[in-house]
Amino acid sequence: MKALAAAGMSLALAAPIATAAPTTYTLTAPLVAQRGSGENGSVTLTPITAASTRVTISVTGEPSGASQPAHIHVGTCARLDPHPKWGLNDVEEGASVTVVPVGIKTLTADDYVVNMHLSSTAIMHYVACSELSTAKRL
Ligand SMILES: [Cu+2]
Repeated sequence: MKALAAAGMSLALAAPIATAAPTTYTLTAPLVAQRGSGENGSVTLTPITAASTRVTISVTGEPSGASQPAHIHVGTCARLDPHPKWGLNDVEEGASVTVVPVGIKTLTADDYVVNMHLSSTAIMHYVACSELSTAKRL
């Protein structure tokens, strides 16, 4: 009887692991205002596959009616390659969601940033930046 009870218990413990759905999680990094823009928020990363990631920008303080370009660049907020590595959808009404063709592990292991620009005609004017290596589970 003891052996059966023990076997039953180990099956009960093993079952949830065997049937568990693929792990989903998100990592979030702060998005910090630059040049006095007052635009602060977060960038949330969600793995879609090993080689694709959903990038969600959420920001407060964006000027009403603005459509602000955003990209992933190589580098840090203090020093980045001005040529975008991956484009993101423009931030409108404080939000942008894009799936990019790169895995979350790469995005957070190397020096990548998400930056936001004032407008398509003032692309060199950066208004906010987020270093993806700082992304954490909340
Ligand atoms: Cu950019």
